Amino acid sequence: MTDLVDRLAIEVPSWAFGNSGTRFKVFGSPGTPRTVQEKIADAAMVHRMTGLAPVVALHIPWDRVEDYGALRSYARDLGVELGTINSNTFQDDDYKFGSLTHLDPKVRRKAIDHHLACIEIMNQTGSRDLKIWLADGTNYPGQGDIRGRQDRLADSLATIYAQIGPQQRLVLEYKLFEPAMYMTDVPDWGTAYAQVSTLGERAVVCLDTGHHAPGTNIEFIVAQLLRLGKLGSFDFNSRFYADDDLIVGAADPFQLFRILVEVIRGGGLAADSGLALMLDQCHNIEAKIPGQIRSVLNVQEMLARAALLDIESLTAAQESGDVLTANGVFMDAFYTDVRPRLARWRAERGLPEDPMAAYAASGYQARIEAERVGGTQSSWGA
Ligand code: AOS
Ligand code: ZN
Ligand code: ZN
Repeated sequence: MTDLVDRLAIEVPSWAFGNSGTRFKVFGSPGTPRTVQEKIADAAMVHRMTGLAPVVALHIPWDRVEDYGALRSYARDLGVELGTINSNTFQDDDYKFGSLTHLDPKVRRKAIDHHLACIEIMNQTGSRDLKIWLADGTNYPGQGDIRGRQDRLADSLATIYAQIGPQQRLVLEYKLFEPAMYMTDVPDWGTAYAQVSTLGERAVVCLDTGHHAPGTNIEFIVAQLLRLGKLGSFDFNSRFYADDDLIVGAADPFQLFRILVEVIRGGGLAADSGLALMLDQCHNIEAKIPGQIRSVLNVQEMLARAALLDIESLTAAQESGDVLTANGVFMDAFYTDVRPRLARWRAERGLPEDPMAAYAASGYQARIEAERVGGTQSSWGA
């Protein structure tokens, strides 16, 4: 168990530390970061409390700064690295009818150029991954030509991919619906896989756990994409109804366990796997830093349980057609309480045994609430 838990490194999203909300209301909260640097400082605090979050993902242009080299040094001084660069082609009037799929070559060019600018940033931050999530799609049958949109998407992605460096990757995220209601241009893993496969080896798929229809067997998709060598990253979160972006493992810890079983089975934690385990969450009403601490602990807890799976007994039961024993072995691992072991794991590494309590006692929250007056609302609600 310890060996696998030792390998766990989770990337936290910068946007989880800003104020966030729904289309109905964005609630402000004291201590909210006003700058990218303050978001990184909060992320570093999550790492300091847990030892699990050494990387921070950025979103461009939300996290735009003059000097990314300096931002990288700033992050390193706080003990974290800059990670995935997430592009944003969903908050500009020009993209009303699409970005990389748009009929107008000028708009497509603008969206492509944004991604090339993101690659420039990656060169300065040392980031490996350019993650593309598109809001492109249509609201009504007949509104757009499905095939034409796929062709334009393929062209645009190929232009971007041509600029991806030898150590970099293009990661394409899929989403069933929203903001487009009838059809999104990258709705599922099959489409994402088809698009990235034609690009080349350094183009892979991002699986956001909140982006599927209810009842989808997500661990199957994990198994398949890992089998094909095309699972590049996760955006972890929880959903009850739609793209809820709730704390990972909150809605369905058993699903998270099943996903992590497949991650281990598929070699996703091997040193050379390249799989990025990222959170993509927005804390609308809960406190943000403890929300991220709880999130990374949830992943660690379910990973530790998955690591306890007795593969030998499971394989024996599977091979002898013993359905109930196989399922029993699987459930035994899931039902094992690993919290005391993980508290020991932390103590042995000089980390707080109880990170939530340690954060509450740290005084950090009171300090940022006093210092940061006029924190920014997230770009989502803007
Ligand atoms: C949107 O639904 C996606 O999950 C993206 O990953 C998005 O860029 C991210 O949620 C930023 O808030
Ligand atoms: Zn996502
Ligand atoms: Zn999402």
